[in-house]
Amino acid sequence: MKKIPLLIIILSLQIPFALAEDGYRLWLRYDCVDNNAVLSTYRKQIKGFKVEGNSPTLSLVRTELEQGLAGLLGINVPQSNSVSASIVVAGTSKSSEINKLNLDARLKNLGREGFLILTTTVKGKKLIVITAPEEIGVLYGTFHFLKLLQTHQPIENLDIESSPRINLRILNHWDNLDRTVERGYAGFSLWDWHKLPDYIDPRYHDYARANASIGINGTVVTNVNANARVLSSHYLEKVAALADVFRPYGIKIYLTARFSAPIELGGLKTADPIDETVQQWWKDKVKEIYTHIPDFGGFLVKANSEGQPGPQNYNRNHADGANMLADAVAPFNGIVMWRAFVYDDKVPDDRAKQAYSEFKPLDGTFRKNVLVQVKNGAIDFQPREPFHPLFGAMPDTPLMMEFQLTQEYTGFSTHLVYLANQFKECLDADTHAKGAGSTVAKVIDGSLDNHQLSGIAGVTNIGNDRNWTGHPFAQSNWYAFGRLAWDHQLSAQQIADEWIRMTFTNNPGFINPVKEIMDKSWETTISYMTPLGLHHIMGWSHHYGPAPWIKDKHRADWTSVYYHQASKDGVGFNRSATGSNAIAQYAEPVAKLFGSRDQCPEEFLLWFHHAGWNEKLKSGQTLWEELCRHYYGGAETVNSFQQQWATLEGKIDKERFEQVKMLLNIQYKEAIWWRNACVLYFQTFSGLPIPHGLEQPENSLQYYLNLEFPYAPGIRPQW
Ligand code: BDP
Repeated sequence: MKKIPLLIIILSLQIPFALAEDGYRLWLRYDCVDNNAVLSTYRKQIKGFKVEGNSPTLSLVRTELEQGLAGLLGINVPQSNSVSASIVVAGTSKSSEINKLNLDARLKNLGREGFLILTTTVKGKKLIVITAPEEIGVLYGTFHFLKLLQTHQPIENLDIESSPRINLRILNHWDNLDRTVERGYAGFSLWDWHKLPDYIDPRYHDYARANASIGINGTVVTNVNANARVLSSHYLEKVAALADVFRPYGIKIYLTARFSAPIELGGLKTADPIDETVQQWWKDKVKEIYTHIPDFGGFLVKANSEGQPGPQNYNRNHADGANMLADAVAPFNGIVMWRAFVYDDKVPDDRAKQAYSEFKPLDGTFRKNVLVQVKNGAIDFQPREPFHPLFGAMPDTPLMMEFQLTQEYTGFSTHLVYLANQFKECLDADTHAKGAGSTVAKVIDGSLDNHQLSGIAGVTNIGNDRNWTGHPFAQSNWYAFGRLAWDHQLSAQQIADEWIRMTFTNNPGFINPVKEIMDKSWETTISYMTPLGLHHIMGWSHHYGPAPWIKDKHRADWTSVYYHQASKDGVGFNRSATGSNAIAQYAEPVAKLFGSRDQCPEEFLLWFHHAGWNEKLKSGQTLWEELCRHYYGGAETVNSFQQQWATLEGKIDKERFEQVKMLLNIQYKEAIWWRNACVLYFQTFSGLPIPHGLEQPENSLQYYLNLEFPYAPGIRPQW
């Protein structure tokens, strides 16, 4: 007798049953809809499904529908051979059933990756159609449709058109070939280079599927601090095996290119981009890559920054370097993402100005297949930064956004920090480059300056931890990045809502308080780490915990005192016209706003101004009092998160409930640590008492100064 898998038996018997919830399934859990009214409506509306075609991508569509519908509806939803009433039909217009519907006019406008979901009636039969110009759109549409069921949305009269606003939606892995992950807090790298190409970890599929479910269409699998070896033939075979897995999910693979690879791998004497032998070396290398990976995406390059080699080693500029690589990949439709995160050993008057100073003059000199990849802010993924002045300043060059999902500066994987609010603040910021409404989002989606090429990158927080991201809530940052990359007009709250429903439950008694925690979490972390525009005062090198006292390192801009400039008279980096004048890199009226001590938004006060301890802020309190209030208030809010979370026991699985509870305990402890260390340290300058009513720190400043963390995770091995 044929054995029937246990899961199917359980599903068909509808025995209430729960696997231990370890977070592996992310937001794609597909558990049976737990609302009887909704469930019975869905069961009436969906009697079967039909996917025509057997290509790799359409096969994924079929599996997703099969598993998704069976799981969500809790019954076996059969595949139909013919079109009968109440079925879901998925396919491109090449599918004969869909072709009959004459949807070409609508499909035409959707672009290569868009999709259409429609309720329609064919010969009196009501159907749900998921269709798209290309197969990948059908897969995206399928995930979207299943999301409607996961979040209990009505599916009676569907008419949904959706297309991504940004073309390249890419994850950046800072993964090393030895499987350590720079700034990674969720275990080791997913890529098991030693066993590749012959051993394909099933997790590669799960990774690609999760990304496809949120529309991510590219991945850079290696660290920006690059190792040339990944470009060797030996490794390219391994990369090709990953590319083969990712392809049906619509995900292209990219590699980081070490600029000195011609020397290290090719044995050349130079990597000068103007040297013909160097150019030829890259052309040959690229040709080789494309024989392994015919749809290879291209290169991401960190050059002349933090010790990485680059064109400036040969007195060439960034465009010379980028263009050489761009010429090599152009015949294959490849692209180059050239990072603007640059600063060299000659410490300038203000590191915040360096990227703009180096790149702005190069606007218009890059090849058509080059994007300049700019971090959201001018320093380095700080908890909060004003938008990078390069956005809006290089109209003739497509600029790509780089966000950091891994929480290098926001509590690693032990702090609950929902970063969508941070992403949104940056995307919605108005550069005024072409008058009011010239938002950062419009710069990067290409609409402000009419660029066809557009891109957004997220430095991932993914590792081989069972739940992928370490903290269960860190999954939301991966999710939110994908959703915003697809549609930057979504709100952070909307994204949190759907993520909570899919990841945990549709129970409003859980959704509402958790949404509130998520919504407050970023601002709260800023308060207990770097309020009022403070920045880069984290632990030396590993960036774990507070260390505003770091000084006397071999370069000034790797110290905390350089950034906060605290003294007896006050605190903050004067970037106004009387200081480094970094504000002049912004267009008017932004420059004026940031440059004015009185008008500067207080969240950026100490970013742009050196303010006196006793100066009055908008609240009527002095700067010192306000700083203390932020540190204390931030820590207290974490305490309120703990209390709120405790009330949610029983509303979700025990496993994740307990994990989050323990992590919130850590977060609270660390928030107190941040608070105490910073307040005590800054007090040595202000000489002022901790405001009345706030408890005294339990330890001395010396206690905090003595703490050491040589094994903090995510550290750069070479540092
Ligand atoms: C910094 C990280 C460092 C990265 C660098 C980068 O501390 O590990 O290499 O960014 O983006 O935030 O290149």
